[in-house]
Amino acid sequence: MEPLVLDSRTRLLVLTGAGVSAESGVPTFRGMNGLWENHPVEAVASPQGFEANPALVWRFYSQRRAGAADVKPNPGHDALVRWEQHLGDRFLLATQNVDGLHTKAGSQRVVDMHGNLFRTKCADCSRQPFADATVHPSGTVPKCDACGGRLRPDIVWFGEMLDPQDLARIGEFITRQDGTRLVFLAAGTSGAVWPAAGIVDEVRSVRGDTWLVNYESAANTERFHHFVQGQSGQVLPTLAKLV
Ligand code: BV8
Ligand code: ZN
Repeated sequence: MEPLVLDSRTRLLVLTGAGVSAESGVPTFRGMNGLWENHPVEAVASPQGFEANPALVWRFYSQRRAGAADVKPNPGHDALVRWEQHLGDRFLLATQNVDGLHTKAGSQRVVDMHGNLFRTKCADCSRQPFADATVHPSGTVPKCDACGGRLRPDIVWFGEMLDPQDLARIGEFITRQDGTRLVFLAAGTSGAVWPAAGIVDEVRSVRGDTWLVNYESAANTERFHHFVQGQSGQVLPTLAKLV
């Protein structure tokens, strides 16, 4: 296995999923076989789920806010911060995680593709999303003080479009023509959720090199040139050679 060399000719796009936060004690999705309190996550984390039972959805997110409030980044997060410091604007981190741990660890060039657990917006008016760590007592739905409508977590639910600006930022990085060679590394993701799961193919279409670091084989493992099986907190700190 040739090493992952990060030098002045490398442009590195990293995609992370729930597995990267697992060693910080944040539960993964499919680890719960996608079920929460006997509800498929896709049913709770969706506009339909919110319309049907906003109090249940707030119970789901309040529990996750409470669980993620005082978790700490792990060595996998720290390794990504070192890679970014080494590569500067030739580094971009797209995360599917909503726990904010990359920012807590010191990553700056981060795209929160699926939103952020600690941000809230209004489901019924266009007020700016705002930072919010409030954990709501079970059965309550917080009200917007601008329009009286229902507040909701600022998270991209299943069936909702990702922010076009986020997708454009990732797309620009992939298609950038600056004489550097593109490398893509996905870590801690089951490759089950789109469009994140399709990034590896976008990278291959511009002949980029692709790596997967995951505890087990993912849905799209065969799309990667390299697969390193293991825990990201143990693999990432020693995987790359910074030149
Ligand atoms: C959209 C917010 C337009 C919720 C999330 C094309 C084909 C098929 C389906 C679709 C498609 N396009 C769109 C869809 C529908 C849908 C989709 O992909 N469905 C799947 C389930 C089939 N996609 C969407 O709806 C997206 N929107 O495309 O809009 C559209 C809409 C409809 C139809 C067409 C187009 C929106 C997707 C965003 C959904 N929101 N999060 C919340 O978080 O509460 S996704 C949710 O899953 C989380 O963000 C999570 O991060 C993400 C992905 O899961 P993973 O991160 O991979 O986590 P998982 O637990 O699955 O895996 C963890 C992995 O880590 C495991 O493999 C494990 O082995 C490994 N691991 C564990 N520990 C470690 C480890 N690895 C290393 N070290 C360890 N220590
Ligand atoms: Zn409102």
